[in-house]
Amino acid sequence: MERTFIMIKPDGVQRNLVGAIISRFEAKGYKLVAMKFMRLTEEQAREHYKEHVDKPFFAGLLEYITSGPVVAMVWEGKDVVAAARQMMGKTNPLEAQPGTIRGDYGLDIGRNVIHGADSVESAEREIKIYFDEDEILSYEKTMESWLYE
Ligand code: DAT
Ligand code: MG
Repeated sequence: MERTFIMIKPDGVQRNLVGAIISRFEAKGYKLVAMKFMRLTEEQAREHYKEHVDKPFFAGLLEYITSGPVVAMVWEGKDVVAAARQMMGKTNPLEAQPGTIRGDYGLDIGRNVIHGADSVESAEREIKIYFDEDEILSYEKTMESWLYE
């Protein structure tokens, strides 16, 4: 089953959106297989966002993402990478559709509440930044036959 890396960013934690955001993934049917409440080190933040190192917003992005605790998670399920990106909405919350997480909860591209991996390869890379393999749990949920044909 596919896995993705999701992170509720420091603004999401400060704004008490942790429960609301986790609820959306639970209600959709995805399975939580790892979760950590943590503050990113500068090294983790640089590794996570290394594709953006040359962008003008990189310094601000590092400062923001290390400014307070985040909730790092691994969610599992059918097509979860693409589905989570749809559930999050576009990077700029003002362009994100209502009904998406960023569309419902955000205003500014630099305070967009949530991160989600953009491909299966990115998810694998990002999961390794935050979790050891033995921190990702494998378990059965009894509702699976009601979620998958
Ligand atoms: P996403 O988070 O949707 O994958 P991204 O990978 O292009 O978007 O950028 C990573 C983060 O960097 C994004 O969530 C917010 C920030 N960011 C992107 N473009 C920005 C910009 N033009 N100004 C300020 N911050 C930006
Ligand atoms: Mg990205």
